[in-house]
Amino acid sequence: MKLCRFQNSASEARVGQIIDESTVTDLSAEGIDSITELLEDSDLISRMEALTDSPTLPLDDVEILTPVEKQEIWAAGVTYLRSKKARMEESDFSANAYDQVYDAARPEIFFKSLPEKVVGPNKFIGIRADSRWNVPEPELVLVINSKKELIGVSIGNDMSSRDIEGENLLYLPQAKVYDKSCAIGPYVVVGNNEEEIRQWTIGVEISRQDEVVFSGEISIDNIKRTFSGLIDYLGRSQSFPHGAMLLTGTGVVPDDDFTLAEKDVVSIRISGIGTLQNTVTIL
Ligand code: DO4
Ligand code: MG
Repeated sequence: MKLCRFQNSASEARVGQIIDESTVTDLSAEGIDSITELLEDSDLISRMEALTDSPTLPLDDVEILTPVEKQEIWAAGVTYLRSKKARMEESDFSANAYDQVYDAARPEIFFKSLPEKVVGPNKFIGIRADSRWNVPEPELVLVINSKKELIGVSIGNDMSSRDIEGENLLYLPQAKVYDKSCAIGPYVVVGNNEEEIRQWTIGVEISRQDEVVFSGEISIDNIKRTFSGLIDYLGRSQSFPHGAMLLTGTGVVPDDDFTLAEKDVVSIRISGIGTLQNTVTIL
């Protein structure tokens, strides 16, 4: 089941359910004004199944917004072997830290974005003007309710400045957190357990002037840690009154001679969810 937020032709933000490739229902016409309210409902699936008469709209007539409302956005790192290797290659200074965290009980988890700074599908994603080496990081997003339960999944882009990150581990927040550095969407998919989600693949395609300049894909099952383990560490000694979203790390990293350029189009696809597409701008 795919839930979304969208803007209708009257510029109103609505909550919807994707019915098929071309149709969305308007759940706000049924009094549902917040996706968070749905994610908090322990009877979400039965509640949704009972809504049989919601008005429908053609997807072409609406603009899909990011599903993020007030959720804090966090990210895990070095959860795939590919990411560990990339981090160690980019950084003489911090290579040992990445090596150790990959095998440690406690995962790397960092704060990624305030909810209001997250961009949705088809919006600009940013690269920093003071960085010379930038990549998208295609990541599965765990959508967590206020009880710290996994309630759904989405697609995320943890945009990263590899030269800043590689220079010194203490620069990580600058490599990761700036305007337009996090995209999430287009939908929250609910109703799948971890075992099912781990069968899906995640891939990215980067196009420059209509030519594909990088593509790669990996099975989500290559994430070294369990989803429940990541959520457990994220939720230790902190509460999330509006829930949280946790990006789970990247397993697709372009070769070291690749960097994003202005106007590149980044399309991240997760087989059970759909595609999150954004265009790069320099900030
Ligand atoms: O410590 C660096 C961040 C790693 C990361 O974001 C990832 O593996 O996805
Ligand atoms: Mg990442």
